[in-house]
Amino acid sequence: MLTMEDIIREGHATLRQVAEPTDIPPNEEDKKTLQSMMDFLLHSQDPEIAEEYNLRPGVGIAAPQINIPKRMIAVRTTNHKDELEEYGLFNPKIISHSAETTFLESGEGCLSVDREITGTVPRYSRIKVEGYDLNGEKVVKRFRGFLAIVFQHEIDHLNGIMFYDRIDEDDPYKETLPPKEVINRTEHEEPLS
Ligand code: 4LI
Ligand code: NI
Repeated sequence: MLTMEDIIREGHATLRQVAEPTDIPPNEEDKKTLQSMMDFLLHSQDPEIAEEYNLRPGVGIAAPQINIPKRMIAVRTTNHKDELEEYGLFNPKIISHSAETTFLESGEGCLSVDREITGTVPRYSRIKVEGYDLNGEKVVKRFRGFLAIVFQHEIDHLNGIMFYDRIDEDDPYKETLPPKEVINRTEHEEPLS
């Protein structure tokens, strides 16, 4: 069973690496890891188990957070209709997204971040995600609301991105996401990186 001791914290190099794709169909070891990540979320959301093992509640976790630099994420939360949505995905990727952006009013938290970081984390309002489930079956699904934000936060971990990287340091409560073409440009004479 995974506990908070298995979760690495900010400053650990693995959180800044780009994770490697997994085998498809997934191998047994990766399936076990992904199942343990899904179990962690379930346990963390159960008040009795969370108290007994001192688990911080989470709705998403990515393999790099348990120091495994592979492209695997687990998400477990309710949707806008209050129905449980649970996913364990290998090699998830956002294949399309809305132009519209959104953000969590109360900010984002992360199991790998032990301090409160305030500010607007711009996210796409709606995304379409492709990935492979525990059976190696292809999954293509659209998400919106909190679920869409959680998927974007977890997929960011696979690319070495922390949520606070997306907070504008000069204007932490800025509410818009600049178009891709202008991200990473500090001065207009600099080439795109
Ligand atoms: C108890 C039992 C207020 C503060 C509101 C709690 C069961 C923050 C929100 C939970 C905030 C559960 C969450 C995330 C935020 C805040 C994650 C409570 C667990 C709400 C999940 C990955 C960002 C995801 C909405 C700094 C560990 N989760 N709240 N952000 N919940 N939870 N994130 N933001 N302000 N993080 O954290 O799992 S995407 Cl389910
Ligand atoms: Ni996180």
